[in-house]
Amino acid sequence: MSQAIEYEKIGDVAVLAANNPPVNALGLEIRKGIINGLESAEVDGAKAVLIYGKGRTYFSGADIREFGKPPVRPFLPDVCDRIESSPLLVVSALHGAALGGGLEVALSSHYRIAIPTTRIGFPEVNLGLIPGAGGSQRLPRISGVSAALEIITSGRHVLAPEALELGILDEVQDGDPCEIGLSYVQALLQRSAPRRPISELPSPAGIDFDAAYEAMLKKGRGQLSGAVAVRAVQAACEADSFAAGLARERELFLELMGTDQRKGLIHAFFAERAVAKLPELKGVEPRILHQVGVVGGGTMGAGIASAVLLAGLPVVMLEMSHEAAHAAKNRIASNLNGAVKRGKLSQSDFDEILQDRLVLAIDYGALSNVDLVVEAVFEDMEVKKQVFSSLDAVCKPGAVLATNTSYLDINEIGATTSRPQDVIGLHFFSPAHVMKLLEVVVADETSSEVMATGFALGRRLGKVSVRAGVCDGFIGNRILNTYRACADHMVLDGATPYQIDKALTDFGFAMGPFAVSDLSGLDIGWAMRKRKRAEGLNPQARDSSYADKLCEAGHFGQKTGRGYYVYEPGKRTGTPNPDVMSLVEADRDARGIVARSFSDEEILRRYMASMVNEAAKVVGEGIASRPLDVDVTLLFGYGFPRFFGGPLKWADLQGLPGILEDIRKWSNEDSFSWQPAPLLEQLVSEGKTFEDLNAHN
Ligand code: 3H9
Repeated sequence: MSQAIEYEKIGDVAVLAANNPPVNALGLEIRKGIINGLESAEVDGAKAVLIYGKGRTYFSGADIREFGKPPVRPFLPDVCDRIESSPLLVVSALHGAALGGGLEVALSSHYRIAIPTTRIGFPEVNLGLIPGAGGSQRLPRISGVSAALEIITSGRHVLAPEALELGILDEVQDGDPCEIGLSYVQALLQRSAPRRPISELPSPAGIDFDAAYEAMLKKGRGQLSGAVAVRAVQAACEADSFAAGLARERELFLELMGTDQRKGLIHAFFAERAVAKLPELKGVEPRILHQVGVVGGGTMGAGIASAVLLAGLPVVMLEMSHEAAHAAKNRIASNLNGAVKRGKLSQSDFDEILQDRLVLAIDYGALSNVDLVVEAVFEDMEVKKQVFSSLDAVCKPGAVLATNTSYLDINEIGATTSRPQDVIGLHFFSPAHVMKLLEVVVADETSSEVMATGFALGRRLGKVSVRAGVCDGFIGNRILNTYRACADHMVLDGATPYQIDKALTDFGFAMGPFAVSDLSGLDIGWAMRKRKRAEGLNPQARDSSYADKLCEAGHFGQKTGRGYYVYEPGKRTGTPNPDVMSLVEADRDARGIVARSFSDEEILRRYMASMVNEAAKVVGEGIASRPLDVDVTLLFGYGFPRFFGGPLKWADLQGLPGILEDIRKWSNEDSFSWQPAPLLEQLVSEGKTFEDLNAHN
């Protein structure tokens, strides 16, 4: 008997306990163990079988690590059929998560009981797949088509009480899963409850599946799995038999298994978890955080304070005047109010946070007891240096001194203190209480304990934290500046911002780069260009003026109602600003550029090549530890379409030699600086991929 499934006969009940930590994924040993367990139960004369999971969860799904490898029998659909067709009464007791294949095992059981905190669902669409072991056929038969479609196409987790209402669970009861399972089985046996295979239920009534398919295609912005899931549910309604529906589901599942989208999404799943696994963090204990300080209560500082307060830590907010401090408090209250509206915070917690856990201050002395302080003041080196020397003077020994700078040199900031080992960058993304990404920027002197504390804070705030090294823009903004410059070059050479935005939203980005600039504020790029000009520009760099002209006229994008687009009050999408192209044309005329046409395909190739090339430099220079750190940064901070897995996964799937060939060709023709990244050249010459570097670490 396999150890992954432990077998025990208790009275008339054969108990199959899954023991495959950490999440009881349905790997080969578990699948074999279930089949063997059912056989033993039948031979042993048991009247019923109870299936449950040891440890923190029931089955969390198929073992994703097996995907892409040759499948090994028994396959999960066969295991599910075997469970359902057992002559014994089969009951599953759920706790933790019953997801994907896990829910399919539960649905193949004849009865289901769960503890109230159990989450069930079909997250396969988020991995570029659909349920592949009967889920799309069984769920609509018990919950109806609308609920099944919503659950399968959204991939959302459904809590046990809701699942009970939908008829997916039969009982919800608090307690130990084995104990509640056993007493439920005994009650069922006592009342001679019949076996209840869902496959024997009639096909559910259908809906307008073509309309649902089209709606999902649109919603997926290029991602296919949601739309394909609609076709699988359609088969539950329209196939001649349950077996024919299953066969259709399997066919669609296997088609998706072969796609790049599946590869990209599974890469994203593991990369998201791998970013926090770094050799420097092994065995290093983070410092304990009881209280956090924030310096500066503008949009960013208030957002950071809101995130910290929402995570249950008290905050001291330092501002320059009472008025500014109260304005910061109002911003925080408005952020928290949003959390109340979204059901993430109770009204009483809201009141308590504002009354007791947020302290306003205008004197640095108020920060003397905080364990970590995040500076979020104006992006100017002199201002930051003043803040850090004040922090150095008042903060207690061992306090972590963090800067939220987006670009500035953290080594230089650290050097203004007597304790550079305690100085770190914590680069939040706006709005900081919503955006998931946190760049933990490690300076030359930053201690590993302080780095571990940055990661621990990120985890506590529910962020995905990525380690970055110091350079202009760290990982994300450095790469952004390059592909943004590439887009600006294409505009001067003949493309329009609107064509570029459209090419990129067609690719899968939620917004194109010019719409993004309008959202974040054109003044940010303007300030950066001025700083770079003051530092002395590369003489070969093309310093375009059309964006400056918009700013000089007071058009900063959404916040002023006008930028690349014109926005109606309160609207977040706009129409092209008619003034922009004449500014662009004036810029072209001044430089003697004759506009040429760009195909959408060329726009995409150039934009992506510039992104991949800079990303390869960022990895090659050690600014990002691995290619996957770049992927996660772009996925969580810059709206990169998740189904491509990130820019470097996308590059691997496209083929690195073709990208390098383009870059070499353009480097001879263009004004844009196409210096091939040494790492990209090396990988191509060795016939390797970025993934090979992920595997090495
Ligand atoms: C499927 O079922 C297809 C079927 O319909 C058809 C098949 C024919 N496999 O997230 P955590 C690892 S598709 C392998 O940090 P949490 C994870 O990488 C599947 N490994 O814990 C991590 O490893 P490490 C449908 C898995 O408590 C460790 O477990 N199911 C799997 O925050 C802990 O994970 C899903 O998509 C897996 N299925 O969250 C569910 N799951 O420690 C995916 C996790 O080395 N999983 N690992 O970094 C989840 O959503 C969360 O892991 C879960 C726990 C909610 C379960």
